[in-house]
Amino acid sequence: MGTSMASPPYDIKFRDLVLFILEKKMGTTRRAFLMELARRKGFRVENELSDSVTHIVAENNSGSDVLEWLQVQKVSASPQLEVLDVSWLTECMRAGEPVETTGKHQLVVRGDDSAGPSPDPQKTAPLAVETMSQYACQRRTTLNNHNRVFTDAFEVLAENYEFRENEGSYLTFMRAASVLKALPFPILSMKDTEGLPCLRDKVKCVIEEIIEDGESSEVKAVLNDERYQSFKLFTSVFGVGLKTSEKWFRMGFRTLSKIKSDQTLKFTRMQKAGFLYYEDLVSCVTRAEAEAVSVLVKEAIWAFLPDAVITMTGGFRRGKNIGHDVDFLITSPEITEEEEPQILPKVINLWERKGLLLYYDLVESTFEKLKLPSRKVDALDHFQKCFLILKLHHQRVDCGKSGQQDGKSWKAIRVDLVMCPYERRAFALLGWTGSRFERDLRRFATHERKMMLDNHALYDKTKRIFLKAESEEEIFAHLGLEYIDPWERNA
Ligand code: DCT
Ligand code: MG
Repeated sequence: MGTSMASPPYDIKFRDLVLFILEKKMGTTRRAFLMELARRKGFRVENELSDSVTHIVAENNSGSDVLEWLQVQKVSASPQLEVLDVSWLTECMRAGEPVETTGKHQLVVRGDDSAGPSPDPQKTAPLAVETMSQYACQRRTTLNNHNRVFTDAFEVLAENYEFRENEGSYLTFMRAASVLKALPFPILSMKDTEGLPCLRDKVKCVIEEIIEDGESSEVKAVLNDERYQSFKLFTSVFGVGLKTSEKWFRMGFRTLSKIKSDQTLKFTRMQKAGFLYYEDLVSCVTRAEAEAVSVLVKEAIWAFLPDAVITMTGGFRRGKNIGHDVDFLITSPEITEEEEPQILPKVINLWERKGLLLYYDLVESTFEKLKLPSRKVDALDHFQKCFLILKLHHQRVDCGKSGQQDGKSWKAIRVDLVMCPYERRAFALLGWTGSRFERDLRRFATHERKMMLDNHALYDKTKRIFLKAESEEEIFAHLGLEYIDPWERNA
């Protein structure tokens, strides 16, 4: 997904201008980024140079460079043609409309064949940087990550801080990873990081070391750290969190087999299931498996609620091809308040009878219509939901026997089902589509709009009213944000 997809057609707002962006010395990635950005802002941008082009935009080219290039093209450029430095486009993007072209932008002075001044490097700082918001909800983050070497390193460090319950440093590295994932080009030198938001000094040190040595000594040390390795292993068991890991680590455990065979330890129902289906659950869910689960879920829900609207959410809705579970949001326009809580128990019962239910935990709704949205970014929602482990038979999966090695004809899959009232579906969908993105949306609502957003509602504190929404688009509009598609929310 992402860059391999054709761009959606954007409305052209400024019909008098036809732009062409020169790739020479700019590079394909950055050119594609600038073209997409300008189109999104309502500019007409051509893929190819043609007679109709009115403005050529170049970067790191002198006027004579561009004129030379133009001579080679078999296109008769009009004498009205503007040859401009990228700083002009930067200003237009900031203004949201075409700004006047003045001498400082013009690489070639109109009606004059002599080359203009070379672009001032001060004015040609990368545009991506100038327009990158500190909020993930104002960035488009596809799965096409150009900076994986850095973001992988940050994620290891963040996880280690999480294991040590250092929330501040955890957030520092998670935010930094999120910013670099949205960057449309790879960082090659420290200069590329100038002006980027959320890059603290300790983050920059890691970037610098990776640029220079190809790896970070800090990351290497963490990966070899006994506590990190143990926590990573223990938390990979369904039902094991930081508290349990801490306990086991202090007791001296380092392997799962020692833990499983220990007679003194007590396990929760969740942890027992976690150990029982460990191999299946650690091997991620593929998209084919998720689609097969989707069929299973729809069959069961529709048997009791034929008008149910069932949406696969979570990472798969964001275009990911693997996940640790499969998440579904269920709602219905007709269901009554009395019927609503009965559907999930009926479905669980059906799967139980069919022998497909390996584990379940049903959490009843504590949803109240007039409750204000939560201030906590990480607060759980109040809808009825169930956390399941389902038995997925290999023959139900499209691409054959995925993961079948041991003669077992099925795979255990983690599935979450959430039931929400119909009028809350947009908020629930936004929340359950998730990633960092959604947490930053809540942060943005609080700090920039004096509003409160969570998985249930949006509340305007100034006007003291709940803002209704039928779709995710309407929520973005209430917040005064450009709409960001699910596959651009991989922050
Ligand atoms: N979520 C939420 N409230 C909860 C639990 C989850 O709003 N009580 C949101 C956050 C992300 C989304 O739902 C799905 O959660 P996960 O499955 O944990 O994340 P994911 O993005 O689907 O990642 P993965 O691919 O690992 O499943
Ligand atoms: Mg998920």
